[in-house]
Amino acid sequence: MISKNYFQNAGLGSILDKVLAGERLSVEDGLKLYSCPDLNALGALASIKRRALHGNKTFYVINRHINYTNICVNGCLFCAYARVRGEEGAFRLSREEIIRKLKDAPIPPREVHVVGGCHHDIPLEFFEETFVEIKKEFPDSAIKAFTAVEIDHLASTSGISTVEVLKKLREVGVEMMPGGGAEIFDPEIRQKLCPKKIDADSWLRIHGEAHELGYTTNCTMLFGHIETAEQRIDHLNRLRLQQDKSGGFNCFIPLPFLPENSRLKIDEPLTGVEELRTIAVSRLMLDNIPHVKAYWVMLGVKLAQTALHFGADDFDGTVVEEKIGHMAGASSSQALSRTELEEMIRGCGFVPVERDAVFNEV
Ligand code: V47
Ligand code: SF4
Repeated sequence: MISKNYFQNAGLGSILDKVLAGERLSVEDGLKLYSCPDLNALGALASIKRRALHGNKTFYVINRHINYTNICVNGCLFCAYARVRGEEGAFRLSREEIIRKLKDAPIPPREVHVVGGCHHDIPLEFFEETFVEIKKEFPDSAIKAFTAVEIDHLASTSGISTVEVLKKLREVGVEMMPGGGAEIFDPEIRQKLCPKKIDADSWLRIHGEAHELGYTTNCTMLFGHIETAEQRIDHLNRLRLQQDKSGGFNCFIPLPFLPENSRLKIDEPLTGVEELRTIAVSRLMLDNIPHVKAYWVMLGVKLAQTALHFGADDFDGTVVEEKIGHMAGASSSQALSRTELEEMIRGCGFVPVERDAVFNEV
């Protein structure tokens, strides 16, 4: 056990007291954590919280990502994945291709993670029929589908409300929503980076609606571009306030901005130190969200392993094929096997625990 003096010397004595008492950290505490020069003390503090929640366990899932199209009407400045229709490299998967990809997965996936661009003319019925077929072919797989941004887009293209879209998807077996599209909630940054995307209130409202309907959902923050520490803390604070109201967020995924092939040019690329700092601060601020993911695809496996000592407790999964991060320069492989995941988790001193899509141990 690290002594109280250690945290006091790092200027974190009063925050340690709050963490040990299970008290909520304030926005000011969050900013203090961000400016703490002692990265090890910050990691140790986040580890206290992480170990109190999950002990020595680190979770992973046998999953398969399906990116059904990269054709998107939104044109977010940071996104290296999207294409406009007719552009070179634009793709759209047919239902047969989606089912084939799932059949070809090395292990039948427990979680099928479906996300893509906001396509101008894929009707909601296409997805409803596809999900019925997925459930027929893979009854034991949970479907995790569509960011709040896609839900809003499908509502607009179908002329119905987001609640109605969520109800229809639930009827065809969708259980979970991934956490993408949150980016940074600050309106000025959003206006600069993704002016066509739904605003923060809409993103949060749609997750609240999903929680009300019994979905479990995740949440994310895209960081390391033009946002400030204040805007990151504001983002985390808004997530935990929504969680106080609707309670259905299961896992938070901090997404480091990958700049390759992106139209967004930044002066100072994100450092590994800043990535670890953000993961630790997130674990400490999000007192009501059970899990924090070290998403190896975007972090790279080595930093993802280190992140387990900075508050993260989930390693995501086998993934199999991923385009959003890889088109933006992610140097990680496309897939990890169960053995590789378990060895990586054990290799940094944790016990690997296989989970299903909603974090039940299997
Ligand atoms: O919404 C886009 C981000 C997200 C870049 O819920 C970028 O379990 C970095 O949300 N650099 C999609 N990030 C990925 C996502 C996700 C991934 C894994 C698990 C879960 C989950 C969710 O990727 C987008 C956007 O925020 N993104 N471009 C980029 N250049
Ligand atoms: Fe489209 Fe999503 Fe890329 Fe934005 S981040 S351009 S919504 S695919």
